[in-house]
Formats: sequence, structure tokens, C-alpha cells
Amino acid sequence: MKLSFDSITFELNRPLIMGILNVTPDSFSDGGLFINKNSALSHVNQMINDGAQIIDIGGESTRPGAAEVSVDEECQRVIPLIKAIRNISDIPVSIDTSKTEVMRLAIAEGASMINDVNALRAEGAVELATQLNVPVCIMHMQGLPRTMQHTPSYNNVVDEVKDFLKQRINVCINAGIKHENIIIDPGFGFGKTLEHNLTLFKHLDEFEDLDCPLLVGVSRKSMIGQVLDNAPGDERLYGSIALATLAAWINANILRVHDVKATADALKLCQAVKETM
Ligand code: 9MG
Repeated sequence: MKLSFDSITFELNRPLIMGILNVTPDSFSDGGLFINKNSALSHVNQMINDGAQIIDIGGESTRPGAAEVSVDEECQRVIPLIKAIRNISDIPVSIDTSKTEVMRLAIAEGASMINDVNALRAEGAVELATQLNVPVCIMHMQGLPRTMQHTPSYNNVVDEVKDFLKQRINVCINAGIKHENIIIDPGFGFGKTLEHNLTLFKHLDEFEDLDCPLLVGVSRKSMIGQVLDNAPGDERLYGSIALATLAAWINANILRVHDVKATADALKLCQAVKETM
């Protein structure tokens, strides 16, 4: 399996690290830290040096209950940063948004991937992604960010998440999105209880038959805090690394993480064991 951006093609014979850059005042773990352009850029530089292969930039928090942001506000947060990153590096930049106008502008300014937690369900999003011809991550979410954690409910979480992703892959393919541009994501923490998240994680290997690169995002999430006796966000590093390593072992292709250096070290060990005869 391969993943191609305009500047680089990855073979996906080992997981890629996608470093998270939230340019928001209210994200659950790093909200407010990178609103300032210089601190954001120096964080990007650090993540590149630490081993990130993709940078995911978001201008609207998707944590449960987060306030909605206008297109203008979201663009003001992310576009200058995308331009600035393009001046210092050709690392692929992913735009984390569900809004078509933000997708369009971000790609025009040098982003080369769309990460949509809404799986391109906004009006015109599938058509736009076809036209832009860039990799797109389509994620499963039950409900909407504002209310998704109120009463998540499934008969069989693995089957239902897989069915949703299959259906979205079909919609994308029928609209003309190339199969090799589609990345799937079960959406940990998006309309799911702890039990749903753990069940999905245990069955990650079952997503292989959808035949698309698999992105896993669990870094510092509340499922880790819940297992660790309600540890707050800044005490979830070791738990995040444990899950990143397990996901890599189960063959995840992209890990979306806050802590790039720690994840990169863990992945090196995981890879060394995998490659040993
Ligand atoms: C933006 N965002 C927050 N969590 C995420 C996750 O788990 N996956 C993807 N693709 N995006 C996410």
C-alpha cells in the first residue's frame, strides 16, 4: 500500500507519524498553546525534527461540547500557518476541517491532505475532494461533536463503524475520488463510550479488509484517562505511547499524535521486533 502527496510517496511498510497542531483556544489537550504563529511554527519544526512525516493543522476544536467556529475565523487561524510552513519545509500538511471553504483555501495555500472527522458529509465536500485530488481521511463519528458523548449506542460497534466506512468509501469512489487517496479512521472518542473504544481497538485488524490505509488517533484521549483512574490530559503520555505501539503492532498505517519524539522511539522498537526473523 502507498500514500502519495505532491512532494513525496510513502510506502506504508511502517506507520507514519502525523503530528498534531491545534491552532485553537479550546482543544482538549493543547488548547491555546499554539495560537501565536511563532510558537506554532517552532512546534512544527520540533515535530519535524522528532520524526513527524505529516503535520495535521486544525482551527476548530472537535472535543465534545466545543464551540463552533465560522469559516473566516477558522481560515484566519490556519491559512497563515500553512503558508509559513510551506516556506520552511515541504512536509505534507493535512487540513483538519469539515468545511468545504476551509478545505479549498487550505489546499490552494499548500496543504496536501484533508482530514475530515465528518467523513466528507458536508454539502459539496465529496465533489470538492474529487476535484482537489489529494488524500482524504474519512472518519467515523456517531452524532455531532457538541452532543456525541451524551448517549453513544451501538448493537455491534465494530460492524457498525465498518459499515459506515464502507458506505463512505463507496460514496467517495462513485464521485470519482481515487481509491489510493482514501484513508479510513474508526474515530476513537467520537460518539463512543470507553467500552466501544476498547472493543474497536481490539478489533482494529478487521479494518484491513476495507483495503485503505488506516489512521488511528488516540493520543491523550479521554479513553486513556478513563483507564488510568481519571488521569488528566497532561498525565496521559505513557498510556498514549502504549496504545500507539499496540496500534502499530496491529498494522495501523498512520498515527495521529501530540508526542512525536516519544511515539517515534516506541515505533522504532516496534519495527525492530517486527523485522526480526
Ligand atoms: C481532528 N481529530 C481529532 N481526533 C481525531 C482522530 O481520532 N482522527 C482524525 N482523523 N482526526 C481527529
